[in-house]
Amino acid sequence: MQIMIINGPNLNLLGKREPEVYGNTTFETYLSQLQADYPEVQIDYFQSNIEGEIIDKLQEVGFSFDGIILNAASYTHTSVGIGDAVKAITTPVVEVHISNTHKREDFRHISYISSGAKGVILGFGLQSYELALRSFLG
Ligand code: CA2
Repeated sequence: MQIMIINGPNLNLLGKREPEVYGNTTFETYLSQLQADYPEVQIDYFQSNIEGEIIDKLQEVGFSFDGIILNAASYTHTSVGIGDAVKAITTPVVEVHISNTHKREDFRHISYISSGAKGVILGFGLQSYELALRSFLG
């Protein structure tokens, strides 16, 4: 089982800025624990602040991997291009968010990803990623 986690802009700052919203664990620390907890799964990770790089990664893995866990961060609410890429690939995508975007500003209530996603998990902190992973394990 090959799973790719893709994180969008500013998520490289997790654990380093705004801990009241996003917690105080870095993604690298969380990922190491996730990989240790699920040794039977190959969990790859990619983060970019650049829209086109996220689209390139979706196209690169999106016809061979078993699942993609995508937190497109702010691009969730703006990017027709990432939304189109999610629809164009064959690997199922689970959209995740750390925060409950529906409890936040109105502009965060729109997602260009959800209509092409297999499902959406939001509001559970970093645990959102593990819940998404488990959804692929059946
Ligand atoms: O809750 C989520 O996972 C979001 O995708 C996070 C995005 C936000 O734009 C979405 O509306 C919801 C923002 C990620 C920024 O991450 C930071 C982490 C630490 C410090 C500052 C930003």
